[in-house]
Amino acid sequence: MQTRASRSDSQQNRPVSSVANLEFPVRTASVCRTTGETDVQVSLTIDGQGDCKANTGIPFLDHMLHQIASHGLIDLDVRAKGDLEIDDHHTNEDVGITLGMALHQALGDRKGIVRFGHFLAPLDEALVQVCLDFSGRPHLSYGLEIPTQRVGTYDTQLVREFFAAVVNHSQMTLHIRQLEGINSHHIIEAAFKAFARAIRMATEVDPRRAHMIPSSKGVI
Ligand SMILES: [Mn+2]
Repeated sequence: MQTRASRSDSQQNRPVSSVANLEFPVRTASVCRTTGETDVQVSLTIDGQGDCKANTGIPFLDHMLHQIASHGLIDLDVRAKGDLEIDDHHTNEDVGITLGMALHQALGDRKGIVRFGHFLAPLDEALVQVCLDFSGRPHLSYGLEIPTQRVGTYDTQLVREFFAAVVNHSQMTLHIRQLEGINSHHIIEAAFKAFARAIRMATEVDPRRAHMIPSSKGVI
């Protein structure tokens, strides 16, 4: 048993709590989802090192998935074959759905996690704030104002669709606020970086209640 240093004379005779056992199983999930429009596989390890393989057929989305892995310290393997001959919409959304399902599965009953996460990420002139809660209640508040219709070949309307899909299938509450930004690529990438760091914060194990579900109701 480890003990904490006493902080004052009045606290010296209080019972000392043991430090929580932080040996946690590695949180991982693999999800395959096939529809008439797409075939998507996502494998992820929340307790990872940021390794990423992303091959969705949508280069800009792959670039954003690398942000999630790298800044979230999540090992991520995403493969998608979709009906890109129509447009990127179905594939983009279904990658978001499958990623959300994998997050939901890897977190299980959410026992021990910090649950809330937030981050404010700059990318040059862009500044985007993300605040999220693995609440069990899907909600997206989306505040990006992207000035161009496309980044490369990627339709910037699909950013909202992607986050909505992740939110609905991971059962997360997500608020995204753009404080500054001129360049579309910068704005979107800052949002994904902030999202990644907020996920990292929210999924860390809270040593003070590592074996408890972080809700006053006892269930998420
Ligand atoms: Mn970039």
